[in-house]
Amino acid sequence: MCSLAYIGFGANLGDPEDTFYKAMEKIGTLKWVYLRKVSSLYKTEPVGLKDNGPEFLNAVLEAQVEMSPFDLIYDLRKIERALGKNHSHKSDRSRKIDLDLLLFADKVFSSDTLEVPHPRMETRGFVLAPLAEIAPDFVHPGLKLTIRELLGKLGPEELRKIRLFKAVNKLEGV
Ligand code: PH2
Ligand code: MG
Ligand code: MG
Repeated sequence: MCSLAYIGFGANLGDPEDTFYKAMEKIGTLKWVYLRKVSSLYKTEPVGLKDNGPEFLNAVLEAQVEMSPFDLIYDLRKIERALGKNHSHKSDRSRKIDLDLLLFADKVFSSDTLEVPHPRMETRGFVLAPLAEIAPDFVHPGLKLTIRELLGKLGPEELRKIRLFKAVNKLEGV
């Protein structure tokens, strides 16, 4: 079965742009994953960090996948480790790479290891702005609102935290 998945990228340590292209390349070479779209790259103010880290680079990828969400997140976590994320990583710390499974078709579930759609994505400009570029009409299956509608609900203070860094109109390097 083929499912549409959206994968969020975030990084604020090392060389985030280089890491992004490496991650995209690795995701593109996964056997049952077909990269379809990539958003522009955004520079974004850190949200909820406890370590005063630098700004993030954020982007979103669209992929057609022929595997379960659990197999996909397993592979994404392997790529995170290969690109410098260590096991003791916490979500409120700066990081070299973060790959999040934001949406997986119309699936809504929560397990010990994975929650889909990604929790709190609807409150975050750094997720919704890039996602709205490539999937404005995709319906968040839990909230029953499109990504465009969710982005429209964000307040100006959330939108002020994000700025376009590099417009990407096509898949580069895959
Ligand atoms: N990721 C977090 C916490 N805060 N802030 C920005 N701007 N971008 C992120 O990707 C991000 C964050 C947890 O994963
Ligand atoms: Mg994250
Ligand atoms: Mg994560």
